Amino acid sequence: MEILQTQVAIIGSGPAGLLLGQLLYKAGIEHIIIEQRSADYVSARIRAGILEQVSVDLLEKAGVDKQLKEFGLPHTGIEILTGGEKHRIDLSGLTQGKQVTVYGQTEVTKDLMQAREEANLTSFYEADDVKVYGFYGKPYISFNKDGKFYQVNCDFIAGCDGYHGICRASVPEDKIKTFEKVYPFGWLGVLADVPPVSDELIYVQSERGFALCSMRSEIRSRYYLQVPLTDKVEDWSDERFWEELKNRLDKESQENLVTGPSIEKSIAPLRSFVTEPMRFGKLFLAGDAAHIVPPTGAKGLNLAASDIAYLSDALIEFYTQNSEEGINQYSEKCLKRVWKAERFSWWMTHLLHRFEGESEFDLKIKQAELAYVLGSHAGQTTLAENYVGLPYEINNFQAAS
Ligand code: FAS
Ligand code: PHB
Repeated sequence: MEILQTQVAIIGSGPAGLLLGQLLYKAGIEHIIIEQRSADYVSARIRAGILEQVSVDLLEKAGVDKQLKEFGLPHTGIEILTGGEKHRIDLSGLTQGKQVTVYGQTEVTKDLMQAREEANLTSFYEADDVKVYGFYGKPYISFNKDGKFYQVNCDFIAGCDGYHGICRASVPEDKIKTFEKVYPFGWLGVLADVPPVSDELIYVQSERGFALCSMRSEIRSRYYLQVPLTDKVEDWSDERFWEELKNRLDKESQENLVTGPSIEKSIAPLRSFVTEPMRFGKLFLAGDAAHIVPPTGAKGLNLAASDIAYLSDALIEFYTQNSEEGINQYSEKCLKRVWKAERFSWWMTHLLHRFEGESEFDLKIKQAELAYVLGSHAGQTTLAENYVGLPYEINNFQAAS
């Protein structure tokens, strides 16, 4: 058995855990990351693709924005295709110049892992049987690695272990409340080394179901189709995927679409999920460990970033100013932004997807709502300001520095 001592123990080496580790390292705060999967597995995961400006700023503050600045694609608008017609939402024009950046979560993860390696920081990958203890008193973690038992004594535990992690599951039932909505469909996603169908993302509302045309670069595209939850990836050959995508597109996009072999194909379920509170004594939940959004609003990764902005500020304030103000405000601050992103993601999902069994009246109302949003400056502004990302609440500590 080996006993280790650190200030902050981080469970999970996804974007939330890695970004927290990087920000704590920059502030000289000791920490360890404990991850159940291998480093190769973590760095190969394909997920989100859109970064809000505040997320880009945070990655810059963490000192990991070199590749992002070189290869990230700034986007000032998105298109919404409905009734065979495309409508551009001028994100920048409607939000005093804000934009989003197309840069894959896979790349963000690799950039953070590389920075961690260069700084020679401690991560335990392929850790088994990770357990958290004493977070209402003297917190510690235990895990096995290569047949050796470890105990990590710490001041705080950051639960960055995702939706299926153990941290949220370790909280006594009477101390936690969760809210959930499961959607009756999934997203079939394809990654292919073909040029994108358009310079900007196209969100498609069609009678056949939702589709999304996204990208990772000028030569790598990411596409999604709404599919029934009963569908399996093996039901979808590349040919069938491209055919169905074309059926949901307008004529111009059908002509511009470049197809090719998929290099990744998967079906992700959609849910809205929130944990309240997000702090339990010395245990803090952040990212997917605390909340999940349907990817329609491109918020999942960005919410993980805002949680980490608040948590890193709070921990740095504690260690440098001996103040617990940020720590005590953490949960309330995160949840204010989380619920607004949950609402926006639910709204975009409701507006753009077909729900089995929706009445003709429901459909008419949905069409009218979309027509109003697309035809109104106020309607487009509400979509744009949520899509580019609502501002962080300035931390008293931040304001002081
Ligand atoms: P993550 O789930 O990324 O990371 C958690 C880490 O904890 C993982 O590495 C896991 O192995 C580890 N872990 C779990 N249990 C553990 C244990 N017991 N001990 C130690 N480690 C443990 N968001 C978007 O914005 N757009 C998208 O298109 C999009 N697509 C997605 C597709 C899929 C299939 C999924 C699952 C999510 C998608 N998301 C998308 C959301 C996604 O990007 C998340 O918001 C993002 O990964 C959140 O990062 P983390 O909170 O770090 O959680
Ligand atoms: C992606 O490129 O993976 C992506 C983009 C926008 C979304 C969801 C996913 O809303």
